[in-house]
Amino acid sequence: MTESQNSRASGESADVIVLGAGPAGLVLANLLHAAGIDCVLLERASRTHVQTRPRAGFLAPNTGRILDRHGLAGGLHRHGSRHGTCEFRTRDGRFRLDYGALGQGGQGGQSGQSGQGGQHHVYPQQNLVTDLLTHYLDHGGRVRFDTEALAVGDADGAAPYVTTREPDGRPTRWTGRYVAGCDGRHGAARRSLPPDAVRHHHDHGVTWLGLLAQAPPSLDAVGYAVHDRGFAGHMARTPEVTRYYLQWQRGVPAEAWSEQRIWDELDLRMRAAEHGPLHRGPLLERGIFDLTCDVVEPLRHGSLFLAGDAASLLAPAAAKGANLAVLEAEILAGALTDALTRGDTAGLDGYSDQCLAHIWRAQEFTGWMTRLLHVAPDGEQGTEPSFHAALRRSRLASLR
Ligand code: FAS
Repeated sequence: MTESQNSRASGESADVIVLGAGPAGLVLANLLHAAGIDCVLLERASRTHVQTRPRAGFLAPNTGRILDRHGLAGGLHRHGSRHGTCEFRTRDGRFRLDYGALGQGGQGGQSGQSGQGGQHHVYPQQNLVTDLLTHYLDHGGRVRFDTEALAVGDADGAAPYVTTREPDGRPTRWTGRYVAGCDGRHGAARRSLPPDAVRHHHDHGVTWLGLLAQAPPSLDAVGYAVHDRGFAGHMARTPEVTRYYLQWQRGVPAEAWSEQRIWDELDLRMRAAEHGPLHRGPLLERGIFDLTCDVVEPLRHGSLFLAGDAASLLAPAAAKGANLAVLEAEILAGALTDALTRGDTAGLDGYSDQCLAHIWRAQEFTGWMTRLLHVAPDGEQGTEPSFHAALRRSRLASLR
């Protein structure tokens, strides 16, 4: 009898069922497993898929500190690089903001290897996910790939469970004491919320064409180009790969422009004529991102807890999503461990409020960055483009 037939027959169980092997689910599962908590990670996709899906690449100082604290930052330190500067390019010239220096001694003065103040780590999310997964499996953690969670049941009752579809398509049921929904915005955890759960939603009215280029970074800083034709962004990922963003007309497909036209537009908005040409190369990936965001409240429904994108989605303008996911996972791991090892549920009772405070702060910053960087979205009633443009220049001037 194979392992999966066993699990199906016996209706598997774990004290904590973690849905989703992204940054949130993997940090949570690693911390719970390290604390001796009986947990299992259920992931809809294959191992190869989660380890190769490019997303974030900009990890905040506090994320580095959290990973350091739990011995999960080896790959980050060996293969990541540091960033502490962003360069704004505007019609009034360019200027650099050394935010890394601004962050010196922040976050309660905690320092470890990553405690170099406010500097970011540049480390592709897929590499972080691979590190976290390898660490979890090397230490005997339980994970089921190609296992899709269908629904969370009895979250408000005595015996919460998760129904799943096994790799061979057969249904099974996992029972547990707690369920951690780390399965993103469209996952089973969100779908299983009671109707009275509040979902705050906001559309910034801005769309990005996201690009991954096989080309070395052209700046040794994060590049933000504020241009009347729309925003352009430059973010290093590795010494050979760079991520670019272009503010894009909503509804236009990602394939509508040739590579030549895209590079020419990037050069134009990044003012390459003034500041030097961008390193060009083949485009490895194109994606359309509508800058929308949402927040679920509360983040707890009985024995079901939400973390990461399942809890709130942030527009990528401020690169906060993966960082919040790691922070919420650490908070939830501590609370679940206290409850399961000492019967102390204070952390679980305060989890939602504690994380929502972080989430709304990140949403506020993301909103500010979106307004700072982008030409006013079409159809913003009552706001003259000239008025919006002048607001943007004033914000940039005060930043400068
Ligand atoms: P994830 O979406 O990463 O993981 C959820 C997992 O759940 C997935 O593996 C999925 O397969 C699985 N799953 C879904 N439904 C399931 C089901 N029913 N059953 C089982 N498993 C299921 N954030 C930053 O901080 N910095 C950045 O620079 C940055 N750049 C970004 C660039 C792009 C293009 C995008 C799209 C996002 C970016 N983000 C960035 C945000 C991003 O990184 C997310 O916030 C982050 O992946 C959230 O992590 P998780 O909550 O773990 O969700």
